[in-house]
Amino acid sequence: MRRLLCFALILCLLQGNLGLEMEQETETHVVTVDSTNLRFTPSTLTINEGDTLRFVWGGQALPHNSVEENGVFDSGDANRNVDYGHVFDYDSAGTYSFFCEPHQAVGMTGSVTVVDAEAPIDEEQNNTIGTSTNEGEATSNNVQLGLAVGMIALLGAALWRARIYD
Ligand SMILES: [Cu+2]
Repeated sequence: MRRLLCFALILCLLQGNLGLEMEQETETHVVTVDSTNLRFTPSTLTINEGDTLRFVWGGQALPHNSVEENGVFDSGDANRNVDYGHVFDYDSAGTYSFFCEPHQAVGMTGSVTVVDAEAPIDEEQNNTIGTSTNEGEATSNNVQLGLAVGMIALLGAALWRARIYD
């Protein structure tokens, strides 16, 4: 039983260390133009801070662009071929409305909701404002994750051992 506890403890510590190096993955979300030629698809989406919103289309019957109503992003002049991306920073949580300039009047509009997300650890180190509090939170979350995994491993090992002596 002592050996089992020792094993669980090592696993727990190991998991905690791995957790510290784990970085949150960012994603790219693609918005294109649907078959009606006058709608964005998807037209509403929810993404995380750090993610990229990318407007991509090619060989369209009509030229399009995507402009955020407050100028947060702007793909430029309307074009039949567009590949434009905007990265939402870690202080950009909120909802943003965008539209296609030539077709706004016929409803070619969309909105993206950006959800608050924890910045990756190396990003936080570059950020001079509020670094210590963010890092503290991230560390405690990872240690908690490590403890939880350790507890599950301990329980699993105990069950496995109990089965052997049945
Ligand atoms: Cu358009």
